[in-house]
Formats: sequence, C-alpha cells, structure tokens
Amino acid sequence: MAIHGLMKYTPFYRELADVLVGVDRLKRSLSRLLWALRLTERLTREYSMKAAKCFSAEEARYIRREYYGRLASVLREVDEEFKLLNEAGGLLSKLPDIDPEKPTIVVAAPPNVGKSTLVRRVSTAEPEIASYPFTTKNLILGHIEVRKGVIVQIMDTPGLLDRPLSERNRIELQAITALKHVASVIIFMIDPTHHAGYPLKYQLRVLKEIADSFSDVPIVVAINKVDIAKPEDIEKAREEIAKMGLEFPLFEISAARGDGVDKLMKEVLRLILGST
Ligand SMILES: Nc1nc2c(ncn2[C@@H]2O[C@H](COP(=O)(O)OP(=O)(O)OP(=O)(O)O)[C@@H](O)[C@H]2O)c(=O)[nH]1
Ligand SMILES: [Mg+2]
Repeated sequence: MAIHGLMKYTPFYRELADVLVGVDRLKRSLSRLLWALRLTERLTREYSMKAAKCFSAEEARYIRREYYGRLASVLREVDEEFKLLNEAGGLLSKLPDIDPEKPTIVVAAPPNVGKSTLVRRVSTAEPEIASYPFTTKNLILGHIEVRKGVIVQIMDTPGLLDRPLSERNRIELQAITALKHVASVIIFMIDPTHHAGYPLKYQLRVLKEIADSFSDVPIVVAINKVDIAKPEDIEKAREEIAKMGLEFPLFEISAARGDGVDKLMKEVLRLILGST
C-alpha cells in the first residue's frame, strides 16, 4: 500500500486495532516489554562484568546460573505481554488490505440476511455462507472489475444488532468502523422473510441507526431473498421503509439466485463512479 494510502486509512486501522485488541492494552504491553528489554540488557552487562572478574570455572558456572535465573524471572513477568502481542499479531495480520485509491462499497445489515451471499456473487471474495447468525466475524474484502482497469472494492461485514454503540461487541464494531472510515456507498440488506430470524421492524431500526450515523454516505437498500419471499412481505418492507421517511433507492434481489443483482450493482456503481 502506498504511504499516502496508509496515512489516509490510519484512523481506520487504528480504530480496528482498538476494537480487536485495545490500543491502550497494546501500549501497556509494549511499555512492559520495553522495561523487560532494558532490564535484561542491564543484567547482561552486570553479569558479563562479574564473569570477567571471576577466578575459577566453578565461580563462572555459578554466575552463569544466577544470570539465567534472573533472566527467566524477568521473562516470566512479561509472559502475558508476549501472549497478548502474539494474539494481536494474528488478528491484525488478517485485516483487509484496502486500496484508498479505489472506491469501497460496504455491505451492512443485521445477521443472516445474505450479505456474504451477495459479496460472493458479485466479487472475488469467497466469504463463508451459512444459515445461522454471525457466520461472518471479520471484515472481508473483495474486488469487482467494472471494466478493464476499473476496480471497485466491496466489503462484507459481520451482522449488526439493534443496540447502542456502547453495547456493541467487537465483531459488530468492525462493521461500524468500516462504515465510518471506508464506505463510499453502503448497501443495506433486508430479509423480508422470517428466515434470517430478525423481524422486519428490528431490521429497519438498524437501517435507521445506520442512516442517522452515516448520513453523508449514500445508502442503497436491497430487499433480499425475493425467490422465497411472499409478495406481501416485500410490499410490507417497502411500506414500512416509506413510513419511516427513509428515501433510499430500493432494489428487490435474490443474492442466492442472482435476480435483480445486476440492476442493484449498476445503481451502486453509478453512485460511486458516475455513469458506468
Ligand atoms: N432463499 C434465499 N436464501 C438466501 C439468499 N441469500 C442468502 N440466503 C441464505 O441466507 C442464509 C444467510 O446467508 P449469508 O450470506 O451467510 O448471510 P449474512 O448476512 O452474511 O450472515 P452473517 O454473516 O451471519 O451476518 C444462508 O443460508 C443463505 O443461503 C437468497 O437470495 N435467497
Ligand atoms: Mg456473512
């Protein structure tokens, strides 16, 4: 990633690191490790001097044992810090590598409505799909080649529940961080059937919250699973959205079968690229 790109997305990666590991925890661990490093350097100097001055092999062995003992006790003291850094390294190395030069579509919604199915259908990403909530636990980035040389990024996110920011867990907070920092446009998905397990009104409360929190980002709503939805369920979704005064472009799709997906993506790409 180019350095200016890194700078542009520093707040995104910093916030993700905070969500996933905790920046304060990470800083505390690093400063404890620095303390351990300084102490081991001091011990090494101290015991090298002692060893240089000793008169017998037995005395040297004794000094060496004492030196190793003290080193081991310093390392024991920072064992938790090593574990934390190891865990942090694992989590942070899996973060998506976003190109800030390219627009990013963020797909958000409550769990189990079909976000990953859509992202998998339209992009290079291959997120796991399953019929239970919170299948997706990380941000997953895919690419769409709109035409030769024009690439757009699309991000699959973990499901969002209807609850205040302060109660969101670290899985949901990744989605919020993506919406806040990298979304050029948001596709909000709704499941008008009972299959996702979240009633329509519940899903629309999440939509309202996203609309209020990210009012400067265009939102397109995709009513999904039209292959199994009853016409009255789809109509109800349209009515409820209108009743709430939410005026977003609405598309009826089946992410699984592909119906309506081209039309949806055409509008989304038009919003971020102008005419496609
Ligand atoms: N009939 C039908 N089923 C769908 C459609 N789209 C998704 N599904 C099913 O809905 C379930 C959830 O799909 P996912 O794509 O995993 O949903 P998600 O929103 O990514 O779920 P989380 O990652 O758990 O938030 C799976 O069983 C999919 O096969 C669709 O258009 N029609
Ligand atoms: Mg998913």
